[in-house]
Amino acid sequence: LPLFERLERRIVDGERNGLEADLEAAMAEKPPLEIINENLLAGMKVVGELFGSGQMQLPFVLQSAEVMKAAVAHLEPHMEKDDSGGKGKLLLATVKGDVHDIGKNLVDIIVSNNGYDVVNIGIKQPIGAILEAAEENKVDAIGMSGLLVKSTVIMKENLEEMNSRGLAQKYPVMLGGAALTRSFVEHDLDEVYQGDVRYAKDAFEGLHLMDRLMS
Ligand code: B1M
Repeated sequence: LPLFERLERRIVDGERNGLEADLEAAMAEKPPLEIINENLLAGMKVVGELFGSGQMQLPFVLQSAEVMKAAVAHLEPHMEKDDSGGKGKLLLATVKGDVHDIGKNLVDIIVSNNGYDVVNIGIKQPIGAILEAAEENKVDAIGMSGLLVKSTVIMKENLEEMNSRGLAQKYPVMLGGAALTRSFVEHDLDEVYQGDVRYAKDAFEGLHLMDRLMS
């Protein structure tokens, strides 16, 4: 297979052998972010389709996810960055009951490479832990990620909890992940939350939201 198709294939097959060499060769052709967006994410999309249609079993999905993570880790140091921090602070978490973190971690990379500080507290985070970390780190906004349909319900409960703790005015919230839609967030959840809640379809929209918020 040609290089870029092979990279996509590596994600689908969970094939790590030779990954670094292919990534090095790819970086001679285009910037790391384009490799992620155009080739690696295309592979993850295929994985999602195969898994969803029952043609791929969970352990193989996990292997694909691991190759994806290894690839992103290899590319990350080569990205252009303004990592001076100081433009503002974002807390990131995957919500309670959800382990998916590839998308959240991409948001972390993109946002922190563009002058923001990110406090990434990981997966399966209950709202209590999210708010505790937000207060402790004095963040400007809270970002929650979730890929499961049930995570959309958790997000709604989290916003209600923030209302009842009187924190809605303090924290604008950014939500992302495959189970969400823009209209669910910016229409349905907007009616729930007493503060500002926005949808980010990808990591770049997440960055633009931070830019708007902090300007
Ligand atoms: Co799971 N999984 N998974 N999974 N998995 C999905 C989400 C699923 C849609 C697959 C399918 O059926 N087609 C399905 C959910 C169905 C549903 O809820 N209706 C599913 C399921 C069912 C499950 C399990 C329940 C399976 C099981 O155990 N039987 C289980 C859940 C465990 C749990 O959470 N409690 C499970 C487990 C796993 C693995 C561990 C094997 C692995 C995750 C590994 C990891 O993340 N460390 C995994 C994977 C890899 C997937 C798919 C195939 C790929 C997800 C991914 O990483 N995509 C996924 C299929 C799919 O999404 N269609 C699937 C790439 C990533 C970059 O995209 O995260 O969407 P995404 O992020 C995007 C945007 O959404 C956005 O930016 C990113 C791009 O720039 N974004 C944000 C994301 N978060 C954001 C936050 C922001 C802003 C933007 O601001 C805060």
